[in-house]
Amino acid sequence: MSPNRAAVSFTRAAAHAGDRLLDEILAGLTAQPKFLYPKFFYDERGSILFDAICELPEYYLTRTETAILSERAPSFMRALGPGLRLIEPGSGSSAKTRILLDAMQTPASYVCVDISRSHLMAAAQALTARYPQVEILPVCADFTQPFEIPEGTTPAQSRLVFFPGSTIGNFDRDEAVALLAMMRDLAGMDGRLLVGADLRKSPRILEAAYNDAAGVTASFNLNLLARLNHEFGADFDLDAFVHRAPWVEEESRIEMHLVSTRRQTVHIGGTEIGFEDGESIWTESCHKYDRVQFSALAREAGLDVIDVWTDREERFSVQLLATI
Ligand code: AVI
Repeated sequence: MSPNRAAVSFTRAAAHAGDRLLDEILAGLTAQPKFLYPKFFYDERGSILFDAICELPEYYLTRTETAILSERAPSFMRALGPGLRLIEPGSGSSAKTRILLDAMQTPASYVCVDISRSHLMAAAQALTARYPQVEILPVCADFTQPFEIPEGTTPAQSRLVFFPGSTIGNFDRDEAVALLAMMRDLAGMDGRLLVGADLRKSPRILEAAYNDAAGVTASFNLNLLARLNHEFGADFDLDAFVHRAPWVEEESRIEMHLVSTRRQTVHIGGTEIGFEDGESIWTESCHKYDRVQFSALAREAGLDVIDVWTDREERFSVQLLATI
């Protein structure tokens, strides 16, 4: 195939991907209640804002999980031995993965999968420089859709799927079960999953984590509308929406919303979207589990919890799972 043909088909593929995203956006904005998938948060600015959230004093999740991993993961990783293929769906900046990579025995490979190409490539480049002995295999993909794992050149004796950060909590129960089942398949019969899951706790602590004093989470939420404006030609007035993130006890989750502060009409992709004063776009759910609930979730996906690592206050858990 000539370089020109390749360039043309790449452009078409990108255009089709853009059409599919616009269809998903319109389906959400014309639904009742209105919603947008949280994967749309992560454009370049969204990924940077998310990294800033992880540093916030109120956002205990990242700090706590990092401390748990630093304490427990090195001996666990060493025990897995050489020839390990580490796979991380939604790898972002791969910050916590370094704790695992530091303890991996060579030969080894790391497959990082992320939707944000610029973020993924920057992370892969930094990791290649830091871990020249590990084969780094970046995959730019939406991990909620089927994707291919590259073979690489390093033979894999065993597989570990790493899904930290409590991202599992961003999916509704059925989706979470399907996702865990997909990761079980990625790990294979003898593989393992290491999944970070935030635990149920006082609503005061939870609401503070998603309504930080510096307003970074609000900017992260509102950036979604900015992205729709510059990438999809929408005309959202960012001053006419506010961030809300209440704890909803019956559903055991924080719900993130963008609430319209007046009656208004917004245009996107040739479609008019009407908003009532106070009407919201539901942008994210952050489910919190207790140990029993999480183990029931895992079982539905054909997985057993074989170990749970937590901090002393039991704020956060790292769950080690294996095929039943
Ligand atoms: C990515 N995910 C685990 C974060 C969470 O806590 O559910 C996303 C987030 N949304 C607002 N703050 C952080």
